[in-house]
Amino acid sequence: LKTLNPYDLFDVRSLLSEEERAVQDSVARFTDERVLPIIGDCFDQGRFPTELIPEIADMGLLGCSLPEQYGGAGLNGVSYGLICQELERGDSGIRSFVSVQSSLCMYPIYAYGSEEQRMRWLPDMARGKVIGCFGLTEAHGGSDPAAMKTRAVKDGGDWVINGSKMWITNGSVADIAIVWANTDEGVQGFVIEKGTPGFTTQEIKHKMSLRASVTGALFFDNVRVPDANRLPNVKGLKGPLGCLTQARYGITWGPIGAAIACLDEVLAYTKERILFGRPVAATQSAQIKMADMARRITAGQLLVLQLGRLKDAGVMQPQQVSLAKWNNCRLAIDIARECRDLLGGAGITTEHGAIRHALNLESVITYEGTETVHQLVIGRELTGINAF
Ligand code: TGC
Ligand code: FAD
Repeated sequence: LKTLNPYDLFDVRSLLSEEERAVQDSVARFTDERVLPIIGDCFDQGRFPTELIPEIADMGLLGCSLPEQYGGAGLNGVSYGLICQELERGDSGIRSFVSVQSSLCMYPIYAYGSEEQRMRWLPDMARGKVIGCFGLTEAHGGSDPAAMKTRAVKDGGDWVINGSKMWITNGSVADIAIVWANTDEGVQGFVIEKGTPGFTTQEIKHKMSLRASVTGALFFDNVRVPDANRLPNVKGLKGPLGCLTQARYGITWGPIGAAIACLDEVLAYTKERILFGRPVAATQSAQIKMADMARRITAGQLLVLQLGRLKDAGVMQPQQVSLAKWNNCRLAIDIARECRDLLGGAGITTEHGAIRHALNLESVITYEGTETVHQLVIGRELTGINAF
């Protein structure tokens, strides 16, 4: 019998192109050499490793799918997915940073912005010189963005924005915020620059999850921006929801990386850990648990590869993204928790990654649509009845 790769039992990698494999390898190396040695401490300290931004940018990971004229690398969806998977094998916070910059900030400027706006912001964002955040969620209920209270009112050639946003990744450190606000013509997106009078931010402290990522609140008190800062080519909730489809797609891949990191850790640990005269890995119950992890990871890998192929063929539907986001966040958080258990007491510190991944995944299963939201999207697809 041929020995299989425990993290790729169905040889999904053989289905990747040479370019896709090269992308995966280079990001894997970055995670191994640059992220893993520091990330436990970053999590402990509640610090996002900003020192990695130049390398992330140099590798072309910011806006990697955009055309080269805007600083992108023109990579396909599968490559973007593999980038997310390898980054999240390090930490969900690093993947979050890239998701937000690429899918939630660069994508809307590219997809809904004017040519002038694209040239003004995208190349600097790809270089990591301008960091973005995406403000959709408000404190009174993120699952229901249609209930948005933030409002933009036209005043001559300007817009005046009032309201607030909550739980915003990079919120208190970003140079620009893509802010979604209600207007007389429906929801519209505005680019609000740091330092604009009336625009303030506050970092959210005391997080037990995504500690190696900055999360903040945004406040708008009569913030005045010129019409040149409004994204002209979309109106209505489909604007922000379209960005979410892009970011959620990346998140369908990312948690597989976290799950692989946890399985890798317990495979090594249970072989070394001798209890009752034999390695824990030699017990039937530990083997069943780890086999079941590999089963779920394998299914998740095949799911996202097909999703990526649909995306690259231009036919991916948001409901398919919902199913994959639900499936892969669920498998990853369950695996991270089970791995924490197999590590025993050693599993409760950040010396091992499982508890860090499990805690991070509490955010990942919540943001970009909670598990319930995605279940209800599939329920609506099956029944034709909207239960929201
Ligand atoms: P509905 O009001 O019927 O639709 C409005 C319009 O939007 C279109 N649409 C979509 N377009 C693209 N992608 C999607 N996923 C879309 N879903 C809907 C729809 O066709 C319609 O277009 P039009 O032309 O008819 O106007 O909206 P709905 O009933 O489908 O939505 C309900 C629901 C609950 C699914 C939606 O509100 C929702 O997804 N809620 C969850 C909100 C959410 O995910 N927020 C995330 C905030 S960002 C974030 O968490 C970043 S974390 C970043 C990190 O650190 O990685
Ligand atoms: P709520 O919407 O209040 O949900 C509370 C509970 O109700 C959940 O369990 C939910 O599943 C459940 N629920 C909702 N609807 C139904 C229903 N119809 N039936 C039954 N149960 C239901 N947002 C941004 O805009 N930009 C960001 O960059 C960003 N980054 C984030 C980073 C972190 C670390 C976190 C934790 C969140 C971030 N978010 C961001 C916000 C995130 O998208 C929201 O937390 C999420 O959409 C859920 O909204 P909520 O927290 O208000 O929960």
